[in-house]
Amino acid sequence: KIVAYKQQEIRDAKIKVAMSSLEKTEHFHRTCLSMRDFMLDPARTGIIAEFKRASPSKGIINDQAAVSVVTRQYAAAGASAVSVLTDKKFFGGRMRDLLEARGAIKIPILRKDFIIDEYQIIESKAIGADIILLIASILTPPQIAHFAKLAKGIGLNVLLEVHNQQELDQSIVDDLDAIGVNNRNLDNFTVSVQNSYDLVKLIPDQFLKISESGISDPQTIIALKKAGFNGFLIGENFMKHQDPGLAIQEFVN
Ligand code: IGP
Repeated sequence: KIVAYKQQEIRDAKIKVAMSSLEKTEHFHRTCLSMRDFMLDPARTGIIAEFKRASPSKGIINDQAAVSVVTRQYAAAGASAVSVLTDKKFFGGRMRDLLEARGAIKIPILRKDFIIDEYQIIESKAIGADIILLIASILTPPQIAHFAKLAKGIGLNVLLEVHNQQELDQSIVDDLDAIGVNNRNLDNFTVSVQNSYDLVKLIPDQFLKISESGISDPQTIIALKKAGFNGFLIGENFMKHQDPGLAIQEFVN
C-alpha cells in the first residue's frame, strides 16, 4: 500500500516536470482540432490517411515520400485526419515527421505510436498532435482510464484501439472519443476486415467507430459505412505507391 502510494506520488511529480518543460514548446498551448467534427464532416471522406515508411510485417514500404508533401495531398484529397507514425524501430518514423505534418496541414493529426507512459501524452501535445492512440492490448484497463483522462485534460482527442470483444468490454471509459477495431492480428499479422463487422455492434454509439488496417478498395469503405463505421484508417494501400498523394486521389474518385 505504501509502495502504491509512493509510486503515485512519483508519477504525479514526473507529470509536473514534463508539463513545465514541454509547456514552453511552440504547439503545447494550441487548441486541438476536434476529431469528431472532421470525421463527421460530410464534405470529407472519413479516411484517416497514414504516413508510414515501414512496418514490422512488410519491412520498408516507402522510403522516398516526403511527409509534408504527402500529408498535404492527403488533406487535399478529402482525408478527415492524417496518421503519422513516430515509432522509429518498427515503423521508421520520427517525431520530426509529425512536427513537419503539423506545419503542412490544418486537419487533425493522429500520433501513431505505442503509448505506455504519461510523458508520451504530454509530448504528443507538444509536437502538435490532435489525437493519441491507446492500444488496449498493451495497456491495463486502469492505465487506459488514467491515460485517457490525462489526454482529455490537456485537450487531446483519444482513439482506443481494440482487437476483440474482451478488450472492448474491459477498456471503455467516457474519456474516449473514438474506438478503432484493428483488423490486423498483432500476433501473426494476418488481416481480416470481418473483425470490424463482428465488433461494430458492440461499440456504444457515443463513440466514433473506426475500422483500422487492411483496407484496400473503396467497396470495403462503402460496406463498412453501412455497418456503422465513421472512419477508415488506411496506410499501406497509399504508401506502397511511389506517390501516395496520387493513390489517395484515385481511391476517392
Ligand atoms: C494502417 P494498413 O494495413 O492500412 O497499413 O494499416 C494502420 O491501421 C496500422 O498501421 C496500425 C498500427 C497500429 C500501426 C493499426 N494499429 C498500431 C502501429 C501501431
